[in-house]
Amino acid sequence: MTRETESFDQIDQWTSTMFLYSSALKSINTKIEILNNEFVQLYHYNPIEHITSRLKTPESIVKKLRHDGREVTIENMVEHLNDIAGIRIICSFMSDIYPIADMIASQGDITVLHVKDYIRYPKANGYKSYHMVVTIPVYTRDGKIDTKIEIQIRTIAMDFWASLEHKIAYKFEGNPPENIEKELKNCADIVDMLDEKMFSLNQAIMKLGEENSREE
Ligand code: 0O2
Repeated sequence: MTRETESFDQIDQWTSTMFLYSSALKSINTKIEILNNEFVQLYHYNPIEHITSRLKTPESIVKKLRHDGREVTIENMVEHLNDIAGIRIICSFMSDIYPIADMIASQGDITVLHVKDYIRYPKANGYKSYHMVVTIPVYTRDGKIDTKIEIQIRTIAMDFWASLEHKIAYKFEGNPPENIEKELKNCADIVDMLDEKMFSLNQAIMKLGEENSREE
């Protein structure tokens, strides 16, 4: 095979691989939307504030493979990277996180490969989020291909902190000065407190609503 045909082959392989990941994202987005609508219909409550999804950029894929000491190949990317397709579910309250994770895990065609529970076990820097790596089937002409997606579930407050921390950490190439690290941890504690307060406020409001409807 000439170098040129080899390059064309690789481009084809890259395009069809990324097509799988983007199809998997479409499929999971629809699934989660349906679950959310069902929840609204049953309980008149919408646990999901919003959903974002993204495909990892080629630069980011290369960077991660190199960082992990692996050769940059499509085979390595498919086998070793879990977050080429990523979806983030932002929910209202802490109490929404595990039910949403359970709803997803109990879908017959989804297989949970692994979970990182940074809600129960936050990172030392204060990062909180629930991560699941799952596979979802994509149906192609060649048959069913189980495709990996990383799902991150967190509250609006956790997401606010994580987005800003990500930007700050990026500025310092992942190593912010100690005082900034400490301030970020303080902010994470405040975010935690806010989540707790919003949760109890919501509980109190729900209780009031129940009492009022019993009196009517
Ligand atoms: P980006 O730019 O968001 O894609 P694994 O994927 O399991 O092989 P990894 O990467 O350690 O190994 O997995 P983990 O811990 O589940 O983290 C995956 C993603 O979670 C990260 O992707 C971030 O999006 C987010 N994350 C993890 N730790 C932190 C943190 O301390 N702060 C913030 N803001 N986000 C975090 P990437 O590829 O690092 O980045």
